[in-house]
Amino acid sequence: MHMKTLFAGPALAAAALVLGSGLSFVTIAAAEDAMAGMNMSSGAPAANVGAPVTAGDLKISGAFSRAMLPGQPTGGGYFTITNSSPQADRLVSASSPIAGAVTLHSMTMDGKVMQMRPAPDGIEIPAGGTVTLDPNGRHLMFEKVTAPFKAGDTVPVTLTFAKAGMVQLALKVGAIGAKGP
Ligand SMILES: [Cu+2]
Repeated sequence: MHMKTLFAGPALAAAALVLGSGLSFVTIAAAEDAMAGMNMSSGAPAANVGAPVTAGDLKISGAFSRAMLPGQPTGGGYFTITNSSPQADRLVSASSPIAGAVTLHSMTMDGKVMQMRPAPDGIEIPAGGTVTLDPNGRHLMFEKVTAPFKAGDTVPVTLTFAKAGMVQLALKVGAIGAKGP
């Protein structure tokens, strides 16, 4: 698949092609290391990195991010949301103490080129449904980050849902091109 981003351009696409085929990354991290990585001077409580978190009827699991390429201005955030409620909910916004802005992005095909765009209405979580944010689809976009994400870092993020309210999450940063936590 040919991927293009509005932010990083062909360099990222080329790197994604190269790295998509076999880079491994560390999936096991001691909790102590994770907490040490949480030194973001935000004062926010540190979530238990990698563990699922709940907000009302929502469960959020598999949270991760990716190390950023040199010169890459933005980072991604990925996780799975499961809604056990008979009512739909909606992810309406996100924020992080280490990013000037966190945008909800959707991916759409523009001809044969995948484009990401802000999702102005947020991301719906269907009743009884599961939504996955991943590198090939909808995702969080961290903009104006205080420092490029590196493998092993922890990225704190607060998600706001229309019904379930706010929940704090910690994304474990994997290698460049990581496909999962
Ligand atoms: Cu994006």
